[in-house]
Parts: sequence; C-alpha cells; structure tokens
Amino acid sequence: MKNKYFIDTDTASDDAVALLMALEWHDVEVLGISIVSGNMSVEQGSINARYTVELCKKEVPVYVGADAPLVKKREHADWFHGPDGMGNMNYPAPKLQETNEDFIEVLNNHINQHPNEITLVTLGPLTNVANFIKKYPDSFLKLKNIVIMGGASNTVGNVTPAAEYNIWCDPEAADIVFKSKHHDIAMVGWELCRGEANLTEEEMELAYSFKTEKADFTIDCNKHALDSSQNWLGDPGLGLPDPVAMAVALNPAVTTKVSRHNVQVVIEGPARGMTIVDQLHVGESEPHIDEHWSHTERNINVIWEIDSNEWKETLYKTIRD
Ligand SMILES: [Ca+2]
Repeated sequence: MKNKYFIDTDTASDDAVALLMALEWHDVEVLGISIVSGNMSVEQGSINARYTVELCKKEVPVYVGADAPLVKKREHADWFHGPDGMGNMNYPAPKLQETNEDFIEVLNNHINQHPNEITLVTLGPLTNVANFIKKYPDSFLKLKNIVIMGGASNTVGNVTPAAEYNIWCDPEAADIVFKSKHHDIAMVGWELCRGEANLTEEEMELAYSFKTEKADFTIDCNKHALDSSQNWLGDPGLGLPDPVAMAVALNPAVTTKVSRHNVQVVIEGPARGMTIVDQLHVGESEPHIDEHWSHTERNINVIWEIDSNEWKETLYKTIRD
C-alpha cells in the first residue's frame, strides 16, 4: 500500500519540483494539493500546481485555500520567482480544473478514513494549516506526520536577517501550527537548503542530460529563481528549498541529524517570523526565570543536517525517466 500524502503549497518554481517529486515517488499516493497565498497569488499558484500535475500525467485534485495570511498583509515573492513563478517559460494553461470543494472538509474526510496514515507536507506559509487546526484540532492530531519547509534553526534568515519567508509571511499561522501538540512535526529550515544542498552547474547539466520533460522542467522553471538567488543572496548554484523538504519527507536516508526541541515563533518586531529553537533545552528548568520559556514542551523535530548527495539522488530518481 502506498503512503498517503497531502501537500500544501504556494506554488512557485521550487514548489513545482517538490510536487513533481511526490507525484513521481514510487510508494506515494498524493491525495490532494491545497494552494495557499505566499510566493504567488492563489490564482497563479493553482495554475502552476495544475500544470505540474498534468506534466506528471496525474489527476490529483487541486484546491484553492486562503488568499491572504491570517493577520498580516499579503507579500508575494514574484520578484524572486518571476511574474508567473515559473521562470517566465510561457508554459501553456493547464486543462485540469480546480476543485471547488473546501480542502479543509476534504482533508478532514481523508483523515477520518485513514487516521494516522496521512503525511502532510507544507511548502508555503502555514495559513491553510492553521485554518484547518482552528476547525478540526483533534483531526489534525490524527495526521501521521507533518513536514514543514520553513523557518531557520538559530541561524540567518532570507527575507529578513532573522526569518525565513514562509514563517515570516504568516507568523500567527505558524504559531498555531507549532502549538498544535501534534507529536511528529519536522521542521526543514532554510539553512539546510543552501550551500552543499544547491545544485551546481554540473548537476544542472546532469539533469539536462537525462533528456526528459521532467528534468528540463526542473531546471528551466527555476531559471528566474537561480538568477535571484545568485544576485541577491550570493549563493552559488540553484537552491531548491521545497524539494529538499520533500526529499526529507519521501526518503528517511536524507536526514542525518534530528532532535526534538521547543521551538517558538516570533510574531512581531524586527525578528518577526524567527523560529527560536531551544537547542540546549534551557527552558526546561522549572520554574523558569523568564515567563516566555516557562512550562515549555518539546514540540518540533528539528532537522539539523541532511545528506546532500542523498537529497539530490532522491530528486534524480523522480526526473530521470
Ligand atoms: Ca513554496
């Protein structure tokens, strides 16, 4: 029996590659894809997700979720991914239509039918997930596990010095998810998706050498992101944060160091969206000297290290033929 996945995404180019990986992975069945406002508007995100589903010759339903964060105003990232989010490749409009059902009801039904069997992978701001928790908090706890691309574990951010984009975009939503008390939430922080995790020029050429539509798509749709990444962040190679998180979800061998910690999200101020990891469990001494760290619980499985070769092999497996 295949592992059941539900994917929440603000589909721009790296999301699209992550979707492709799940759709093509040998032992995964994708039950549905929900779109959230983030990198893209939900309208453009839906188009990009449906195009990707069609590219993989699948018929997975695509649902449109929240078109704005819970509290903060919308801040898209089309300057990073290009106006269409897909490197301005002028891909044709998908024929697959959106599904008009409310993804919250659909996901709840899936969970009721398959308790403790569904993996939720989140590739965007956590607005949709927070809305689900607000309506069905008990049902949320019956997900098998949640893998989040977001945050940065006590390290530099990308949208601000303190914060990674997905968490910064809707910190109130992230706060709800991080406090949900689900026992298996993994955080794949942005710091894991840089440096060695980036595809080098040679690795991009390797992908093209596969001569498949999926491999061409993987590199082509990220061209704008590649330029942005190099010009803005000064990172060599192509960073693919959402596919790294998907690789962590799909292939247990990708994660080489993980431990459980209390993680708190900063809601306001210059550190908005920062994910503070209690790395040394200093908040666990009771009563604690600081009210913010009193009665803390270990709530997040923090991924500290990945095997970059293994993540890339996981990608290649899904685009090679
Ligand atoms: Ca994303």
